[in-house]
Amino acid sequence: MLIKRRGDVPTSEITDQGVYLRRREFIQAAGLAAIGAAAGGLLTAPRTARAGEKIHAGAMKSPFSTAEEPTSYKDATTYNNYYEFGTDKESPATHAGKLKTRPWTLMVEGEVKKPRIWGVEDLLKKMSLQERIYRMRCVEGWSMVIPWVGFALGDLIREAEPTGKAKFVEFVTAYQPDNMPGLRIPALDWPYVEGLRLDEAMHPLTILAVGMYGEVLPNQNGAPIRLVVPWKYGFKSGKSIARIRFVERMPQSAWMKASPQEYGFYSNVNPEVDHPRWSQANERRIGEFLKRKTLMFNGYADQVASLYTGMDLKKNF
Ligand SMILES: Nc1nc2c(c(=O)[nH]1)N[C@H]1C(S)=C(S)[C@@H](COP(=O)(O)O)O[C@H]1N2
Ligand SMILES: [Mo]
Repeated sequence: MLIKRRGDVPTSEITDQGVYLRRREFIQAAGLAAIGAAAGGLLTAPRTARAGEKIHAGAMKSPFSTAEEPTSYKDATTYNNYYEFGTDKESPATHAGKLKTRPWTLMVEGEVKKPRIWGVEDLLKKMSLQERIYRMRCVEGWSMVIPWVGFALGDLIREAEPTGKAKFVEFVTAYQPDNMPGLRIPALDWPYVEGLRLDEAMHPLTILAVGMYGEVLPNQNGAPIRLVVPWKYGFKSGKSIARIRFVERMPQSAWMKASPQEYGFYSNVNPEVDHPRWSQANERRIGEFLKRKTLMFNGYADQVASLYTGMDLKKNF
């Protein structure tokens, strides 16, 4: 495996000018916020973060980030898949305002020694946030580059201490019938459920994102907390996660239930394995005109290929 750990990164990469400036901005912003809070008497009752607010954790630059140009914020927040708010790309931005994102709890349960119901604010205090600029590839053939703000899912898993029986992780997302017009359409078996093998979930590339573009995650992108697995098709990255359950057997994802011949458990980006109805060889990067070639594991093969050694990736699609 070719994984650069934080300790291996030369100091110059961590404290380059941009990061330095952003860190200074952060400190200034934090100072201003403290003054504002004191003036408003808010010190004892901190406000919960809202979409659009700065969330940048002080600009730890992740060695896992791509140097590619991020997709425009507008495209990333208006061209979405979030079926709970409708099946076309514009619906999430139109309707996701109704999603209730606080108070929010994240239940960690199942085959763990320390099950826990986390309040999302407590979780953010505990975990160290990073910016991770990732390529994202949707199964439908488009891709984006998103600067996420999040933390390694592995850090949360280590807190929970999985038992020897834990082989898979199931992710159950928000189910809010009053706020999600898409739930009336039986497109999927709600709530939206996804799953990973434990080692995939523990992989340092797998994160829980709470922000993007340095700001709190907009609802349509999965507020307040979403999974991000950059070497898999976008649908594996479940939005608005409510429960993380450790299990012995492979979970059935919502997409596997809906169409098992089209959507397998692994769903690794693979230009050599076509979707039954279309090729996966190319993709359109949103904002670009010409298509580009899709890369094995979405370009993350050096980091993740060893997770699948000896597996037939045509069978385990
Ligand atoms: N809960 C939930 N999560 C979801 C989806 C969804 O419909 N519901 N769509 C998935 C799909 S198909 C994709 S491509 C990505 C899109 O993420 P984005 O809109 O932030 O780009 O979210 C994934 N996560
Ligand atoms: Mo997707």
